[in-house]
Order: sequence, then C-alpha cells, then structure tokens
Amino acid sequence: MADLDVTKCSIDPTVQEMLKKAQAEGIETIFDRAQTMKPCPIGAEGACCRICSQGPCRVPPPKKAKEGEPQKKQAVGLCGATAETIVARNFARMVCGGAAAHNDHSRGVAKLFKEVAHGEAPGYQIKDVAKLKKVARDWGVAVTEGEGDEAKPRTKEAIAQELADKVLIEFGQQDGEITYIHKAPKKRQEVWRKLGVVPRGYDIEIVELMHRTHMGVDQEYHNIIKQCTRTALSDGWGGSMISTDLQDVMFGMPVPVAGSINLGVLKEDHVNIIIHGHEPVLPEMIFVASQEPEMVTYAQNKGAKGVQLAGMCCSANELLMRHGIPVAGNYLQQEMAIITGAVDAMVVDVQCEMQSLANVVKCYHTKLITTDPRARIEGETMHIPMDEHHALDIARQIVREAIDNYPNRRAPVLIPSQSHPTVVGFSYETIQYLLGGSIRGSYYTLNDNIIGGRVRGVAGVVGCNNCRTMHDNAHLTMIKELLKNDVIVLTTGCSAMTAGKFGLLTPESAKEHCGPGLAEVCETVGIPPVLHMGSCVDNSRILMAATACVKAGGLGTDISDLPAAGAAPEWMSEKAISIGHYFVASGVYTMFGVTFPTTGSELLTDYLFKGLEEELGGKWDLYDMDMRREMEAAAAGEEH
Ligand code: XCC
Ligand code: SF4
Repeated sequence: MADLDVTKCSIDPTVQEMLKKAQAEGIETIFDRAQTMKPCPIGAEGACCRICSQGPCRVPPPKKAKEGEPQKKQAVGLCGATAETIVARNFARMVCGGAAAHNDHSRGVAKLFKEVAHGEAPGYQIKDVAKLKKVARDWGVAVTEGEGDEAKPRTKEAIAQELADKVLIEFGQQDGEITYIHKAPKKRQEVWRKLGVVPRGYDIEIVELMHRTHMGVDQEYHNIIKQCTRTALSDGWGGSMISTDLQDVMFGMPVPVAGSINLGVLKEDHVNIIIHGHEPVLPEMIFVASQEPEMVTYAQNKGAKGVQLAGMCCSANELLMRHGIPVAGNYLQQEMAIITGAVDAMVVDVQCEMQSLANVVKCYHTKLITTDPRARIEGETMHIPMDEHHALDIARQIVREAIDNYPNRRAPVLIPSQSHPTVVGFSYETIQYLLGGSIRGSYYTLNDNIIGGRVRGVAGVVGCNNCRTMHDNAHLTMIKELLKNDVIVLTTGCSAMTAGKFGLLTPESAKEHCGPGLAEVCETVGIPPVLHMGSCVDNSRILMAATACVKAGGLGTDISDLPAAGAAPEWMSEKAISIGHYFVASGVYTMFGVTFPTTGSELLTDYLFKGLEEELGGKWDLYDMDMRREMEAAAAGEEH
C-alpha cells in the first residue's frame, strides 16, 4: 500500500474519510495503485502499436536534439506504420470500444422493448404512451389506423411491436441512413452527407472500423478519423438515443424529482443495496422488489429497519431521474461504498465496475452480485443472471440475498455523514416545458436570454472520474467557473454527481454561484443552474436540446452556430472518447481534461484540434494544466 495523502486524492470529504479507514484497515484501493503504478508514457500518448505480433512497436516523438547533435528521426513501426497511423488506430479503437458499449446497451434495451410489446416480459410495461407515440412518429410508425374520419388510435402494443422491429433491424442494417440522423438540424445533416459520414447501421460502423484498424489496412490518418466520425455518430445519434427513448417509454420519462447524493445516503440500521452499472433494466425491478411490503417485513425479521436502495455510476442516474432513488456516489467511490462496512449487497450489471471490488469485498461482508452474462467478475462473487422473462423474481432473489446478509456485518461500520439534496430529471422535453410553460413550450426562451445577454452560453459538462487527477476537482472547478460567467450547465454521468455532491443541483444554488444574468433566469424559471439530464447514454438528450435551440431560431441554423461547448474534464473510459467525438462531429467545441490519447502524433492531434473544425464546425481540445491553474486561481481569488 502506498503512503497516501488523502487530501490530494479527492476533494470529496467522504472519500477522504473512507480512504483513512481503508488505510487503517490495510485495504488497498485504486488510489494506492495510482500512486505506485505510473502510466506507461508511450501508451499514454497513443504511440504504441500492438495490433500484430511483430510489435509492440513504439514510435514516440523523438526528443529534441541537443545543440550540435543531429536530430533523431521519427521512428516508424516494423511494417512502416507512421506515428500518425498508429495513434489514429489506437484512437479509433477507443471509439469502437465506446460506441460498442453504448450500442450493445441499446440492443439489450430494444430487445427487452420487443418482449414488452408482445407481453412476454412480465413486470415491465409501456409506461409513457405519449413518448411512445412521439418515438413512433420519428420512426414512421403509424399511431392511428384507418383514414380521415374513420381513423382510430392503434393500441400501444401494436405501435410498440412495429416500432421494436424497425429499431432492431437498424442494428444490422447495411446501407442507407440510420433514422435518428433526420432529427439533427437540416444543415448538420448536409454537412454529414457531404463528408460521407452518415452511419448506415449500429453494428456495421464498429465492425468496419475494427477491420480498417487491423494490420495493414487503412494507413491514412484522415481516412481513419473519418470512419471514427461515422462510428461515433452511430452512438450519439443512434444507440445512445435509442436507449434513452425506449427507456423513457418503458420506465417513464424523467420529470423534476428530488433526490439526495453521496455516501451519507446509506443507513446503518437498514439493509443497504447498491445498484452499480449502466443498464437500468434489472435495477428497475430491484426498485420494485425492494419496496414490496413482504420484503420490508423480511428485512425487519432480520433486525433491520427496512431496505435502502442506492445507486452508483449511471444505473444510479437512471434510478435517480425516474424514481428519486438516492445516489451513493460516482465512479471513484465504488470501493469507498464497500469500505463503509454497511453495504449488504453491491449489484452490478455492465460498464465501469472495477475488478478490485472483488478484492475489497473479501475484507467486508458485502456480497458482490454480478447479473449480466456479459459481465462476470472473478473471485468471491455471486452470479445471478438477469432473464427478462422473470426479472421480478430475480430481483426479489437479489434483494433477499442482501437482507440475508445484513446480520453478517462485521467490520466496524462507518458511514460518512455527508449527503446533499438534489433536483434532477431534466429531460430535453422537461426543459422545453419549463422554459415556456405549457403554452409556448419552447427553447426560444433560452435563446432569447442568450440573445439578450443574460445567459452567455450553454455547456455540457459530463463524463467520468479519473484517479490520475484529484477526484471531482476538475468537474467542480470548471462548472463553478462557467456558472460565474453566466453559462448554464447541462450535465450527465459522474460529472452530474459531482455537481450534486457540492450542492449545485438545487435551485437555491443559483444565487450563490451564478453571475447575475444566469441567477435571474434560474430564479424566474425555478431551475438549478446545473441541469442533471441523466446517464451517459442521455448525452443524446443534450444533442436534442442543442437541436431544439437551433430550431427555436435566433442563434443560427446549425449546432455549430450555438454558443455551446462540451467538456469531460476527468474522462477515463472509451465511452467518453466516443461521446466526445460525436459531440465534435455534431459541431461542438469539446474539451477533455487530464490527458489526451493522441499526443504521440502532432499531425494527428493538430487535425483533431484544428483541422476538423473546417469540416465539422466542432473540434477537440485539451483542458491542460495551465488552463486548470488559471481557473483554479480565479476560483480561489473569488473565495478570498
Ligand atoms: Fe463510467 Fe457512466 Fe464515465 Fe462515470 S461517466 S465513469 S463511463 S459511470 Ni459515463
Ligand atoms: Fe508494429 Fe506494424 Fe505490427 Fe503495428 S502493425 S505492431 S506497427 S509491425
């Protein structure tokens, strides 16, 4: 174990407290490993190729020669692959991994939706018929039968069945254009068509990009990045958007709801169950099961006062947005939750679950339950596979496992006291409603405020935590700075949780943190200055909000005309790269923090940071140490 200065690991007091507990109890966490294992500098800049067994070939930029000595040549791989090709291929494979995660999530949701439409998934239902009809119209599915006066509404089942088939076909579609591309502003669609980057289907783009980055295929970096664009668009305007829409149809569209966030939501005298992952399909049923009176009685018989469900990562965002289920924390808090000693079961599905959980649970009584056949974890874990045909029974079994485990708590239990109230649930439709009331219901109100100068712009601050940088610090610094400058913030994922933990997801926070213009707007509309729009697939809601701003008029005719920017200041996952790239491809200036995975090639990085803007109107940027220091200094200046 490393000698940790916990105040440098995280700005979140709950993490600091739990890290001290871990140190005292001899438990190693990601924060220890981050200190003892340094990242490989060549891999970090994308300059290592290991896609064939003649490598790995390392091609970092040569060091500047000393005076009088000859400059070393830039190395190429054994096959002659240049740094540009190698770095582009590595970047491309990150886009592939990220888009695959979202599009496969979406496939699962679409398959469930089909079962629900046919009445073959008991427990699930079509909850939001209005949204179903809206989505059906987008897909050209009729919501009525017959013509003119004879027209009768179709049953929701009939609509859903046809819709499900149409959606599922697009996963394997080989030609043409995916449906949701048509929801983008007209001008944006033309940009994509001209460049030839409109996705044909959700699987084909990923497969083609994997092929093109195989040894000896595409060896021209602009051409590789072009297919990255197509693949990323198949995520943002495809898989992610489908996930969001069909989840809304089945589980309900989020509307503003109160919640609370941080490890303090756990209760010492309750059975604590943490839902961790990304796909809300089983969590929805666990939510139902945990509330059943028999289950509560069962828990009471074991000596607990009740069952406390809390979320982690994006499954948390999904449950919070729709049901107000409290959030225990974001990505870097997963080990911390177990270290409280109060978690009776941690139930994981897919994505962002650290394998080290299996090690941490060994020292506590926590049962680590994997639930997805695609995502198992070695070691002392329990596997209870999800089956949508009897999901509720499976959910009950999981809740009972947790309750049975309550009497087994052994290590001293220590639950941090901090938790913060939040108001969340700002779907793009809800924002539309809030801005205009039911009469106007339009993003024009926002545009009007931007034109009038009260609001200076819109920023999407999203994405992960990353243990290579102080947990939550960059998110918080950046968000506060934006608010102070009258920029309204839309947030999702782990970033949204940072905002919540530091009190920025309440309407009252506007007065304290915003410039006068934004503060006034928030107060008039009654919204927090940071709008929690959901999980990472819900970044699609940000795309729709941006599109609505364009359509409302007054700010230009394309997303790239809007005073809008995107940022993931603490990103770490491949999904973040896919998201970032579809934001860029949608015309947004997009800034990532910590590191950027293409710095091994100046040419390629220049293309991403400058060249792309000419083609797409959006570009990448790095939120580097200098910028951060400036921002932090500005923030500190205000406080003193
Ligand atoms: Fe994972 Fe979605 Fe990143 Fe958080 S933000 S670390 S991807 S949980 Ni999606
Ligand atoms: Fe080296 Fe070329 Fe093989 Fe990559 S593909 S590992 S650069 S030989």
